[in-house]
Amino acid sequence: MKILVINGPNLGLLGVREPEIYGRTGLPALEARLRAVAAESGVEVEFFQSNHEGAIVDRIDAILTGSPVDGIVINPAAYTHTSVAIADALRAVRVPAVEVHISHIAAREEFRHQSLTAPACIGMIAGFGLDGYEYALRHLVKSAARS
Ligand code: CA2
Repeated sequence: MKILVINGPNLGLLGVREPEIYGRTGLPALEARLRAVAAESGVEVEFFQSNHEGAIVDRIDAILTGSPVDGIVINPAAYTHTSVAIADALRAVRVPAVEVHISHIAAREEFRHQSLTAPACIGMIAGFGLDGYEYALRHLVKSAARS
């Protein structure tokens, strides 16, 4: 089983800026944590971060053309609120995806309340900091074991 973890624009800056919202842990440390969780479950994990909408769409589409995965954990970052293209790609590949937000988007500015991408996912986790990624990964592993 393989899970793809996708992080959208500016999430490469985790731990560097705005620690009051996004915490002090950097992306490499988050990836190490998720790699450990995956290893403990006997699951392979791939990490993909891009600041470019098209690159994210390309990686999702590649699931159908030679780079298959069994589940997706995705934080589309700002594209959450704008990207029909990422939502369409998630729907097209028919792989269970869980959307994660570090912050509690429903409690922030109005423009962050709507997610165009969450309806293309099986669920969304928001407001639990980086723990949300671990919850999403564990859920995908658990539900794959049930099916
Ligand atoms: O809470 C989340 O995870 C967000 O997806 C983060 C996005 C934001 O646009 C969404 O509304 C909610 C922003 C990601 C930017 O990440 C940074 C990390 C560190 C420093 C600056 C930006």
